[in-house]
Amino acid sequence: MPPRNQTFLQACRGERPARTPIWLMRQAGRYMPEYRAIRAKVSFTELCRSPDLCAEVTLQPVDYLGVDAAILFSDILVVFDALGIDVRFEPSPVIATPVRTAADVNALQWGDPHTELSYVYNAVRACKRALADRVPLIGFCGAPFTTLSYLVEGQTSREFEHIKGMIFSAPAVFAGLMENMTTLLCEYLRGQVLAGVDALQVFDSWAGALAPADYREHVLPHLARLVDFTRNLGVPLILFVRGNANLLALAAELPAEVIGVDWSIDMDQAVAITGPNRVVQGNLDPMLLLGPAALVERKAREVVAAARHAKAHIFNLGHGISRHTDPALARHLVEVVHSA
Ligand code: 1CP
Repeated sequence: MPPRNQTFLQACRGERPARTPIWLMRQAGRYMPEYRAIRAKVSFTELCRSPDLCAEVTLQPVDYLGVDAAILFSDILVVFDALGIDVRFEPSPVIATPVRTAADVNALQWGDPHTELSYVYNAVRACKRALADRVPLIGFCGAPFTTLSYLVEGQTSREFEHIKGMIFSAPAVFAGLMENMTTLLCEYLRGQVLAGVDALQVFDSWAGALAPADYREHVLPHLARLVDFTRNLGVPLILFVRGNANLLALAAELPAEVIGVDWSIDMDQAVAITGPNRVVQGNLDPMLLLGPAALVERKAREVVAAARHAKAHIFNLGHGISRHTDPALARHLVEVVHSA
């Protein structure tokens, strides 16, 4: 059965439903007391590996906020299970054995996501059952560069010195790693669609670490292969490349149905770049939700108005919601966008 609330999927197709659809990146998580209650009982890793708990957490923001789409509760870093590489969440991710040399890269064992990540596919099925066709379910993965940044740096990075060092000093090693990671992510996304997701989002959250020309040369061809691959999966793709306006123009060269816009650019400027035939998603600064309700209302209406020249608009934050957000204000934002 198709989801009863179709507004998100309509917007993905370029239609303009009566109400602007909205969901929030990282909408399930630590800002919600219901999430913290579950995390008091299980670790993040256990949670990701427990399909029924994933479904429960995935539905928390659907029930409380009234958003128009659910996003699978998981993490971009679970794919390392297909390489047999352990990630600890402390709560920031840490990989004890980062991959930095040609020898490290050659020693990697590329497993099959259909077996190693079957718990994610079980979580997709559990989410679909629990949603009972209320709203569509979004599956996701990290883009090849963002995913590899954790593998090479071993943790969240400010300067990205190890991965950029690899790009500039051993470009062929980096290219081989990107090639293999892209292939793994293609299969991983295919598995999510087979398990039932209604749309996909690819997060290139750390794209802004690279100068646009280097991004074009070393990253874009691999991302293009991933985007092309998803076009045959039969669900719309949202491509979120975070960094700056120059990267937005590069992302918009790829044939994703929806272009995610971060908060570093005003929405009308973003639409001027992506053009009148593109669907955009975004882009309220998530930290605005730490401010007063009246300001949130005004800024949210400004984003909706600024997106009117796009083919269609899915309202979202320009990056993930802050853990310090008052859930009631996030819920108010959903009402404001629905009535704008
Ligand atoms: O409970 C906890 O302590 C764990 C916190 C947490 C949560 C709630 C992590 C660890 N991941 C998640 C869930 C998550 N991560 C989701 C599903 C929830 C939802 O959207 O409703 C998604 C889509 C992600 C994606 C993700 N993980 C990204 C891309 C999006 C973004 O914010 O840019 C990235 C970069 C990660 C890595 C990661 N995992 C966890 C944390 C704290 C981080 C970010 C750390 C960093 O800044 O490097």
